[in-house]
Amino acid sequence: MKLCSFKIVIFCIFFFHGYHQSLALKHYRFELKEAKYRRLCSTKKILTVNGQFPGPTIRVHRGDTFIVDVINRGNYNVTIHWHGAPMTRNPWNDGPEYITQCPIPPGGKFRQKIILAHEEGTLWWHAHSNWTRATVNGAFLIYPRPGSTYPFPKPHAEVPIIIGEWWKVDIEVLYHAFLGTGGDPNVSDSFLINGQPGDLYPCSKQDTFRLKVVQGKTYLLRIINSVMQNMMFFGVANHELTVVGSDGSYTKPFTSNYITISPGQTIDVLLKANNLPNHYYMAARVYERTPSIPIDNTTTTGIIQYYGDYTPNSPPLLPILPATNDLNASVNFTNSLRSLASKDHPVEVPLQISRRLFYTLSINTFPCEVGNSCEGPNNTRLSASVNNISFVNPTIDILEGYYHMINGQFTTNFPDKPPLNFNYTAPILPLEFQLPERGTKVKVLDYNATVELVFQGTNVVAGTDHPMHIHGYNFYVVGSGFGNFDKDKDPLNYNLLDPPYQNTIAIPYNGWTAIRFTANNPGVWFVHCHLDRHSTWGMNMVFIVKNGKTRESRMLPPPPDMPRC
Ligand SMILES: *[C@@H]1O[C@H](CO)[C@@H](O)[C@H](O)[C@H]1NC(C)=O
Ligand SMILES: *[C@@H]1O[C@H](CO)[C@@H](O)[C@H](O)[C@H]1NC(C)=O
Ligand SMILES: *[C@@H]1O[C@H](CO)[C@@H](O)[C@H](O)[C@H]1NC(C)=O
Ligand SMILES: *[C@@H]1O[C@H](CO)[C@@H](O)[C@H](O)[C@H]1NC(C)=O
Ligand SMILES: *[C@@H]1O[C@H](CO)[C@@H](O)[C@H](O)[C@H]1NC(C)=O
Ligand SMILES: *[C@@H]1O[C@H](CO)[C@@H](O)[C@H](O)[C@H]1NC(C)=O
Ligand SMILES: *[C@@H]1O[C@H](CO)[C@@H](O)[C@H](O)[C@H]1NC(C)=O
Ligand SMILES: *[C@@H]1O[C@H](CO)[C@@H](O)[C@H](O)[C@H]1NC(C)=O
Ligand SMILES: *[C@@H]1O[C@H](CO)[C@@H](O)[C@H](O)[C@H]1NC(C)=O
Ligand SMILES: *[C@@H]1O[C@H](CO)[C@@H](O)[C@H](O)[C@H]1NC(C)=O
Ligand SMILES: [Cu+2]
Repeated sequence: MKLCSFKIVIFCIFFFHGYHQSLALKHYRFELKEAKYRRLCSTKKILTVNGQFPGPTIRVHRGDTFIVDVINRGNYNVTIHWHGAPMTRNPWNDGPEYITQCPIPPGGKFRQKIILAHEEGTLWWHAHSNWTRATVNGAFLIYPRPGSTYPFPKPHAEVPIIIGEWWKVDIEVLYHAFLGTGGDPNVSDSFLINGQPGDLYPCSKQDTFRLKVVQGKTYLLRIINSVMQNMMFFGVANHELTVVGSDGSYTKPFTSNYITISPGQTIDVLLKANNLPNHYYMAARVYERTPSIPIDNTTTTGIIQYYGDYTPNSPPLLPILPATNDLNASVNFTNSLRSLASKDHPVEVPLQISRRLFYTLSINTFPCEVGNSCEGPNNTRLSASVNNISFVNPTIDILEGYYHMINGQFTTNFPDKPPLNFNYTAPILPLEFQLPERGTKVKVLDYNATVELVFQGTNVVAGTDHPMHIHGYNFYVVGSGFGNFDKDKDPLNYNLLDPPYQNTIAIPYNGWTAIRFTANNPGVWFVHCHLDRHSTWGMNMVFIVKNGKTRESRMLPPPPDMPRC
């Protein structure tokens, strides 16, 4: 029997080659569906992946490629984003709706191929469609290549710690009410550790995450902030934390009694169970410098329980966390992060810069619609911008518009600096600065451009910290400070030796942060504040990185099953 005739032999080779490759790849199935969860004395239906909350943990190795079949059996449009995976040459599978894909409608499906590069450590995945990520998220752990090891002694056990946020109302109801009022969204009813609020809330004693530890052993906590609207402080009573990684990259170890963690960020810490056998709380609560911003000031807890025969403290001891508005404590932690910068984990920060960008981050206001009343200051609708442009979603995704040269979806005139040069962080600013421009503008970068981008917080309407996230890239955080960036003085203090390599970085309250990266990943890449209210208000922009001249520096073709708008 002739399986392959000469004419179709080439086809057969391709077919079997492709078939074997896809057989060898790890497959995951993500079924979006509603599930009932009881928290804080009431039950509600939430959107989940596979009925799990938090969703399934993905465990892969450095450099792996894997497939995820996303099947939408829920009632909402969704997309899935692989936060911190650069998706090299493959923006098609990155996930942000209306940026790189149209959403997967109820009843639809989409096969995503995740191609990893140098990430090693903790990342996470989450929905990237309106606010569905509140319940659609999970840990994404990347182990060293088989045969290699961590740059620290192997821990006795590893534990993902996902800090989350819970509202008693449906997240869609919250979101639509938020769009309706024009003000801040209602604050949440609790925070969560691994989906559970802990026992400081009503009816929540049974919903408390517990970690049993053996005295003398060391545990790797892979901490992920999946909170929607806040940066968080986290700590463990009577235990120091040794930070060893962040955002899928190793750091120089340092110890601290607490960590500051932004939404989108991950922090890996070693916890040595070296205390007296007892029960100890781990706890997280909000960091927010700005008093006018409403916050959920509750504390979520989990319990570290030593094995052994003893009568535990009841209640367990709480960690002492910095005060909610302690800007110095927040910044001091973030500024302590350093890349490992070892032979195996080198630093490749660009030293010659070909594109210098300066982006202001502002809270803004629009006039309220005639006949309506709005909850923003002076009956306005709150908004937000980058370089005074409040981002508006296009009607088809930017990637499709770019790839197929469909005009009218976006313009390429995103400015390299803000339109006005003013004292960005002065306590009182003219009211007319509050009004931004609306637009869908992108910044086009040449392949291999070496970029320095300074994010400058402003005090327009109100200063606050902005955890900025860039898709498609990790970046080196070379400097940061309070007040206005000084282009002559501040670069003299840059850290070009061991800057941390992040995908999300908190720009301090009325301060600035400078980052550097080489634009060697062609595609369409979303840049946004990871506080969901700010992103929804328009604190977003998009980079288009052009193809290079070689085959290896060009975007891959689109997958056949891209969802349509
Ligand atoms: C998502 O947000 C848009 C407006 O921002 C709204 O029109 C749409 O209904 C929302 N989708 C869902 C599923 O709520
Ligand atoms: C927000 O809070 C206000 C005041 O407590 C309440 O009246 C309103 O129903 C809440 N909205 C939502 C969507 O939960
Ligand atoms: C939290 O906020 C509520 C309402 O603003 C207030 O009554 C309460 O005292 C605050 N709790 C703490 C621990 O700050
Ligand atoms: C915060 O740090 C700044 C500069 O490092 C210092 O001037 C200020 O006194 C500190 N504030 C507090 C409350 O510690
Ligand atoms: C953080 O604060 C400690 C104690 O005040 C200080 O020794 C350290 O230098 C600070 N670190 C940074 C990065 O500011
Ligand atoms: C509200 O408007 C009044 C009059 O224009 C102005 O004096 C005041 O500063 C405004 N308040 C805010 C919070 O914008
Ligand atoms: C900006 O405003 C601050 C606070 O009022 C002030 O200390 C600083 O000198 C001002 N900077 C410039 C360049 O005017
Ligand atoms: C932002 O743009 C609006 C509309 O073009 C303009 O009126 C305003 O002055 C600008 N504000 C700043 C701070 O650049
Ligand atoms: C990009 O830059 C790297 C490092 O300088 C160089 O090796 C590579 O050839 C460049 N690639 C392209 C396509 O220009
Ligand atoms: C879902 O996405 C489609 C395609 O973009 C859009 O037409 C529709 O309005 C969206 N539905 C909701 C509820 O957002
Ligand atoms: Cu923000």
